[in-house]
Amino acid sequence: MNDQEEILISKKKLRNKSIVAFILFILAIAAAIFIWKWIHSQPEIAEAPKPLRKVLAVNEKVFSKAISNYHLAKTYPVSEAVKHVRVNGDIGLKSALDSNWKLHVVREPGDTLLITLADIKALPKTDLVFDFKCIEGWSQITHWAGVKFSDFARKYNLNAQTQMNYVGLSTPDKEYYVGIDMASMMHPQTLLCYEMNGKPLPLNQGYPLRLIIPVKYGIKSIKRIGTIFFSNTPPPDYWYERGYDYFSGL
Ligand SMILES: Nc1nc2c(c(=O)[nH]1)N[C@H]1C(S)=C(S)[C@@H](COP(=O)(O)O)O[C@H]1N2
Ligand SMILES: [Mo]
Repeated sequence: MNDQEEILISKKKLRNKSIVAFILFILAIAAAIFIWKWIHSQPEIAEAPKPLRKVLAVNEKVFSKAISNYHLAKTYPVSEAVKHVRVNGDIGLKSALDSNWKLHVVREPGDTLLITLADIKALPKTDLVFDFKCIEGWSQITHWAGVKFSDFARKYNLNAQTQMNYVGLSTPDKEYYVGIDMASMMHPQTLLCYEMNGKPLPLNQGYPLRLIIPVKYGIKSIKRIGTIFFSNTPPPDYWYERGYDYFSGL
């Protein structure tokens, strides 16, 4: 084989290689278009095609497991809880409390459950002693008791509601309000709380019912809950509107 022939052969090889590469390129594009069309031809679940929704569901499972099972806030013996619990923030507590207070749980617009404090106290009670952290920089080991929100949701058949992404809570006068992601709300240490240091909550600490949510900074532990509702989009949040982080997680 002379030089001339060698050059001819390698040119031919190169040309064949280019053709193969080009065909593979076309096939890859065709496959991408096919997969795209297939995904979009699938039935939709909650506004996402089923295959994508499946991926989201797996993500959700991984993260809700990570949040609810592996990230428990540290707890303390009752003896370590302070006797004089600091009072911080009175937004939504300035008007007189309606003596006929009931918790409003909006199952869906136009369908609201009215629940008395006695009803809530009849549910299984959970005590919790943890280090309560305010975003202003102080913290205190404090002792609370109430019903786990997850127990409450189960007892009141809020299954469809707890499939949604967020819970919104507000004071009866709507002056203070928070939005909480569902995984944090269903966390086993999140309480609808009616006791502090073994006694009914003082008025300035949220009597008759407040939230205690140890996976968040104190801003999310709303005092004097009036209404609870459910939403797939983030509910309004008092401190978020004033520049704080929406999730304020710990
Ligand atoms: N209704 C209402 N809830 C509230 C507040 C508030 O101003 N109004 N302040 C929040 C903040 S910033 C903190 S740190 C805690 C303080 O709870 P404590 O007063 O029982 O210590 O309540 C939270 N819940
Ligand atoms: Mo706070």
